[in-house]
Amino acid sequence: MATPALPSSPSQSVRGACPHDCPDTCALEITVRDGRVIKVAGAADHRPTAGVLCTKVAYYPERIHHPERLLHPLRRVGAKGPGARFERISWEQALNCIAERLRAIVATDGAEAIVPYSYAGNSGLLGYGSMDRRFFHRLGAAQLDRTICASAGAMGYRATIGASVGLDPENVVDARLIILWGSNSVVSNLHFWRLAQEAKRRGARLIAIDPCRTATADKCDQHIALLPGTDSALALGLMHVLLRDDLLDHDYIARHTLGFAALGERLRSFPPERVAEICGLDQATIENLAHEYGSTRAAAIRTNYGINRTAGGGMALRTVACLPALTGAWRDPAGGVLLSTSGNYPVDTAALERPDLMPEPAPRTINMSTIGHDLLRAQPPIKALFVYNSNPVAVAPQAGEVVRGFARDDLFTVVHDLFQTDTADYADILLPATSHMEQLDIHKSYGHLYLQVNHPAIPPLGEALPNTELFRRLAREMGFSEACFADSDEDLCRQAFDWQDPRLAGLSWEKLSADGHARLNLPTRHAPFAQGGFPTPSGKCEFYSAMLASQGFDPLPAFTAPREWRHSPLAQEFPLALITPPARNFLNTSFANSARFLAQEKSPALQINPADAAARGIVEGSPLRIFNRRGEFSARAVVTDRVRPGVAMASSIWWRKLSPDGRNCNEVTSQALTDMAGGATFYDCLVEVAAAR
Ligand SMILES: Nc1nc2c(c(=O)[nH]1)N[C@H]1C(S)=C(S)[C@@H](COP(=O)(O)OP(=O)(O)OC[C@H]3O[C@@H](n4cnc5c(=O)[nH]c(N)nc54)[C@H](O)[C@@H]3O)O[C@H]1N2
Ligand SMILES: Nc1nc2c(c(=O)[nH]1)N[C@H]1C(S)=C(S)[C@@H](COP(=O)(O)OP(=O)(O)OC[C@H]3O[C@@H](n4cnc5c(=O)[nH]c(N)nc54)[C@H](O)[C@@H]3O)O[C@H]1N2
Ligand code: SF4
Ligand SMILES: [Mo]
Repeated sequence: MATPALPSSPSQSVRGACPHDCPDTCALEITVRDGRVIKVAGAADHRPTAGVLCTKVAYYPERIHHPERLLHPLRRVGAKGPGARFERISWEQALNCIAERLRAIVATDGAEAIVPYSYAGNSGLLGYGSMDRRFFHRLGAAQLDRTICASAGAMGYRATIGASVGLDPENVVDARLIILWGSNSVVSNLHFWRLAQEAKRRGARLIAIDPCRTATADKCDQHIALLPGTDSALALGLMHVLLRDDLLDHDYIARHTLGFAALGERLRSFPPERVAEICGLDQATIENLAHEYGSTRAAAIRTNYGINRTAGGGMALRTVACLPALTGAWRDPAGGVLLSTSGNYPVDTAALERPDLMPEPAPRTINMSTIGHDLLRAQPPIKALFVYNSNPVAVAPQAGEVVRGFARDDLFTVVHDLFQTDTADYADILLPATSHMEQLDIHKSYGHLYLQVNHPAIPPLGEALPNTELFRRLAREMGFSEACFADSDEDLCRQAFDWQDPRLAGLSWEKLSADGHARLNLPTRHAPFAQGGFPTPSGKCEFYSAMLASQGFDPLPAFTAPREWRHSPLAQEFPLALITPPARNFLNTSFANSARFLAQEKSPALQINPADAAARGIVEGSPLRIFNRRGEFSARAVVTDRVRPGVAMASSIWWRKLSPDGRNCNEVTSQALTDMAGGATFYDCLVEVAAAR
């Protein structure tokens, strides 16, 4: 798009925070001239960012000023679905229409027939969940269980460690061994990778545990390509060897762990020869890894959500998280394990979301990972869906059902987004959202220990509104008179944290807002659990979890096989285990409508091993059908030993309507849920692949 020549005026720099669902939560320096964002750089004075951004956000002006940004409220004219056409309406008309429809549904079906659907498209505390939650609580709408990404792993990890806390990632520069366990850092946790590389320069060994030879695995000293969904077995095998060969820190175990004897009993059934069979690895690989891990005190495990997307995802994180307490790695500031840092922040969720506004008894809960199923079959039926911060038609599993659900003529759908996504094509009313550069927000992180304020850099484009203002206006339209609906964004920022908490000592909203970012008041170069003090019920690292037992789970670490397991009868028909992790240039489906990044990713591709390709007459570049009983999608073949035989990989998440066949990989993924916390099982998916035609 040609930019009209603007009178030159001085540019201004504004401090922001990256709002994407990425552990790195970078601090941004945004340069603005004449109301346009002209440059986005990483803040040099924010330690985790260190002046560096990923490519996606480095080109952010293209996203902010994308010619296809939604700028006005729209009403659909004609059919739902791809190719949907819309006409412009005023905000007044839009709010009026929505309020009228919601009121009518409340009157005929009850408020529980209305379902909010949101995730972390905006991860700021205001953008993610504040005024929106208040609105739906007050309305009495169904609650949404936000399980699509991390719920299983978070629960499993919590069973062992007590909360989403762990080693301070800044300390890994001093590690001697770093295990990247189900974490493609180069792609999805770039700033951790910087620290890991620094450690490598200082002599650390890096090991990737991943079914695929990823960009990260390429740069590690060793790559262990286990079969998807077998991580808990591998961890149990490692523990077996640690115990058998007495590579244990007995003092640490005695003082700071619970259930060691019971764990020992359990480990008997995981000798390395059995584990090798389950994981598809050599026994020597397991023995060697156990010895290396057991003889290195400063051993960091950076695990991530990649291992929580199979049936046993909760148990996988629980089991991996046991390792450092056996060897005493927690004694070293650079030792231990990290899944997420988010549990370190004293967020006042109740103040932001006001669950007290909900009616009694609490409304039903809909699991976002089974939205396809629930749109078609929930009882009582879902009559209205309000989507924001998410693109479920493209990202939710078993897309065939999702699409049929969204296509229901009797479903009233509102979508609030920056772009006309696959989901927006099904909206009755489509509302324009601001980008975070057009709004105020406050941020925690799940990959570092800093708080940040995101200041608006430019005014809202067109008539776009932030999530907070949308729900503030909608509350007014619905006649909700509680004072909390009048809170300004700055009020919400002040309410977001418990500023009296010692972790925020020395901080206030005013100071944070002026400085832009600050580290939590936690000691540096510190080993958080060197003296135990885990945030579990017992205060110890729990090999035995009474919490899990009370909820009907195995209280001990265990191996839960994938649901679509290669030894199951299903594998006769669908022999390949498909995983669909993030593409480097997309962030879920965000950025996947950018010409620049589409050019980088070329077209949907499937990595398949030469042996599997040869058996099917597939050659490099062959157009492929990837299918199972749930559906099929197309991709071009990339024949490569980067995936092992029996495993295939399609990097994600493409927009359906921008893919050659109008579909994407979620056609074949399953709505089955994880062992714990109702998580999605995207990487538990057997398929067959054939050359198209
Ligand atoms: N560039 C980019 N960055 C992103 C995202 C993105 O889409 N693009 N998404 C963001 C979001 S929402 C999230 S949740 C995180 C996701 O990032 P991560 O939490 O790291 O999770 P994944 O990328 O799903 O998987 C990480 C790695 O695990 C591997 N893997 C798959 N199955 C298994 C398994 O069973 N065992 C083991 N050991 N490894 C397995 C995958 O091949 C992948 O390389 O990244 C965030 N950052
Ligand atoms: N096959 C497969 N499927 C997956 C995954 C996978 O690895 N493989 N990963 C899963 C994971 S980990 C996750 S987290 C989910 C992510 O799925 P989603 O949460 O749906 O993430 P995005 O696709 O990035 O969609 C976010 C949407 O929010 C919009 N948005 C951004 N900011 C705002 C705002 O301030 N207000 C409003 N109203 N909208 C905004 C963006 O434009 C975008 O359209 O996908 C899951 N789906
Ligand atoms: S690395 Fe993650 S947090 Fe940093 S700019 Fe990129 S998407 Fe945002
Ligand atoms: Mo995610």
